[in-house]
Amino acid sequence: MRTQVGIVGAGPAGLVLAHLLARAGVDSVVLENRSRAYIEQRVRAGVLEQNTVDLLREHGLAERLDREGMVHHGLELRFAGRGHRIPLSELTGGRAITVYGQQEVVKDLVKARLDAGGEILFEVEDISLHDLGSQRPAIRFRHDGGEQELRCDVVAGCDGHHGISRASIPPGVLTAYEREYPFAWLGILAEAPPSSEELIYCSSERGFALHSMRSPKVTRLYLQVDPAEDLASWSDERIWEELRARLATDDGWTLADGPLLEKGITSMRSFVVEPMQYGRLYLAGDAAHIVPATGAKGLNLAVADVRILAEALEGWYRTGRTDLLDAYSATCLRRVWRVQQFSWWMTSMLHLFDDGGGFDRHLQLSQLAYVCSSKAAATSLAENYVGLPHV
Ligand code: RFL
Ligand code: PHB
Repeated sequence: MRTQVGIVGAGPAGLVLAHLLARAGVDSVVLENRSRAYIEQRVRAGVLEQNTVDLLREHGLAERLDREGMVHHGLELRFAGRGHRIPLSELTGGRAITVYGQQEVVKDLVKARLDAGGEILFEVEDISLHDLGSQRPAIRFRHDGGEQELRCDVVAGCDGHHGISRASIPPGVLTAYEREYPFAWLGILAEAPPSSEELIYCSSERGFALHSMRSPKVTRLYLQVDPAEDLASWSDERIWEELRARLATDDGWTLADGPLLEKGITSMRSFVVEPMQYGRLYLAGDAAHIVPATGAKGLNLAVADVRILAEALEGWYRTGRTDLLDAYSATCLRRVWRVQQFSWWMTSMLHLFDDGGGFDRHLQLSQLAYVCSSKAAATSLAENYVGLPHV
């Protein structure tokens, strides 16, 4: 087999890349180790920033998103028993976020790619990368019981944090920067109507809680928990009780509940490797970086990376120019670090840390009060949250 760009991973990064390349007349093959049903059902992110929605729309990939996505013009910060609205659109010249499940984005991208005759191989096994330092890298794998080799010009490593792409780079090439947080998120999806029209980020004395949604009938909620927490010790009733306790307001706000459709625990970490390239292998999305979910940025950053990679590859195939490809890592990393700082800041401001004397908690409450009372501070949060057009 042969193609121009071999893409490892059919997450948002790999799938968006395949579409952008096809638009530019560049061939690709996407290799995914899970089944189509699995990746279309995996519950993850839900917030699309303005840049992501604009890009999907420009490429004719937003038909269902425009019908079913929920456009939000503000969000709520809740602390000390009161809610405060941050008017995102008013502060950013009309920019907004759209709430639409990541698995819905994945479904739309897979369908559009297959309908257009694009190649995505699912349930591919034992993928390995070869000759990355040469001009003809190869991807070897097993599919349908047989050994296969895909020769390409370039490999795009879009296989997420636990994929093989980053691990295929020889030791000593990459520098990793990381931070672990002393908490995780317990997330649930519930058949219950959202109790608020907008997202609620709540910093309570019992820990952080987040109220989000997927549709007018489905709520997505998260609780800060210990990273070693055992999911089995969280009965549905305990989860609802804790959510009610953390999200409670002085004026008696109520949380609608309902049967759980899904529950899981997600770790919270910050991670970046530099550079995002080795020879003819380019890393994109979670394969190169992870952000704690408090900023709602992971999916959006994955899309931002592949936009830059697709433009660079298009330039190279069209005219032979190599400057954009050479600058790929540095160009991406400008946004990566901006988003890292924003995600770390949101995480640090909203979660309960074990700080002994309470000094840090006072700083958090002061910061929250400032963001909710100063237009300058609120604008800084808003422009980062809806996504900076340029970094
Ligand atoms: P993905 O989505 O992990 O896709 C990688 C794909 O590669 C496949 N794969 C392999 N394929 C072949 N061979 C191998 N050896 C392979 N190893 C892995 C995987 O099966 C998968 O299909 O990475 P990508 O494309 O970089 O996309 C990144 C996003 O998925 C991620 O950043 C977000 O989900 C993070 N995130 C959020 N991001 C947002 O922008 N907004 C949010 O609101 C948001 N909320 C979240 C989140 C992530 C969460 N979890 C569970 C991590 C909420 C949660 C709870
Ligand atoms: C979600 O809806 O899953 C969600 C929303 C906001 C976040 C993280 C996740 O910051």
